[in-house]
Amino acid sequence: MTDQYVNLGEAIKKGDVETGVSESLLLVERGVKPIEIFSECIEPTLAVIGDQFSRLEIFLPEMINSAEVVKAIQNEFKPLMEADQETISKGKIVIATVSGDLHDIGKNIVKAMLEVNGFEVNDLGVDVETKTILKSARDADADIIALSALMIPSLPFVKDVIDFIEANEEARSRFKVMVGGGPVNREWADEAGADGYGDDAIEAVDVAYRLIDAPA
Ligand code: B12
Repeated sequence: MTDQYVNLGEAIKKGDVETGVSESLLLVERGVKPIEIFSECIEPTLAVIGDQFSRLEIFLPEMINSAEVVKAIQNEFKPLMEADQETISKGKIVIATVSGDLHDIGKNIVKAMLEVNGFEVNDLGVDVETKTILKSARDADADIIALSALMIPSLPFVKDVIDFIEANEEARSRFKVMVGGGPVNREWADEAGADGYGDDAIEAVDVAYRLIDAPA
């Protein structure tokens, strides 16, 4: 992580919302793109926090405080990213964090990047059941269902959506499924039968273009 991100990283670790927001806005003023701030500072900082949590060096309240800083930054960045948005729809995407999983920081970045790149995104939120995801995809006439999972126990719920689509001819012919999030990797996605996997929000956009066969 470069020096320009030290203060922001510290603010996230300390759970200091005010400094976190002001530091990230300062970076934007200096010309750093919100997506770069996420990939170069916020994501690696959260990875360190997650590791500290799993080693019992910090506990849930600290992890919650750090997440609060990041959520506040996401709120500040929302209008900035919306201003960049393309107006012609490249395709419709329904996105959700699967059942039992409340993590949405990564999903929200993926959503914002897809929107900036011209996709219409219907965000179903977190802890969304398979049947709700399928119903919403049908109602929205979606091209792609995008699933996020951050915990190992969430993986069967991702697989559940894929299996349902596999078993249902009408759904199979209508929807492509792309997956991502911490415990998901390319190998797991292939084995589970997903149509696409993205390691980060930038790759999510490439995968979405590929799945709907749209020119980038
Ligand atoms: C912040 C955080 C929280 C916050 C969540 C706040 C929120 N609104 O999201 C809070 C504090 C609430 C929380 C709670 C819990 N958490 Co938590 N959390 C994290 C932490 C530190 C960071 C996650 C994050 O936001 N990363 C940053 C984002 C940007 O990265 P990302 O989500 O991976 O997303 C990127 C890519 O994966 C990809 N992507 C993501 N989704 C998608 C979707 C598609 C379609 C595509 C293509 C790509 C894609 O693009 C994104 C952008 O680049 C992780 C540690 C870690 N290493 O991930 C633990 C972690 C995920 N949490 C964990 C745990 C255990 C919990 C709790 C069970 C703790 C507890 N005892 O209560 C609860 C679970 C609550 C629940 N039922 O979900 C574990 C999961 C362990 C496991 N592997 O199963 C982790 C890994 C920590 C650890 N090392 O132990 N957590």
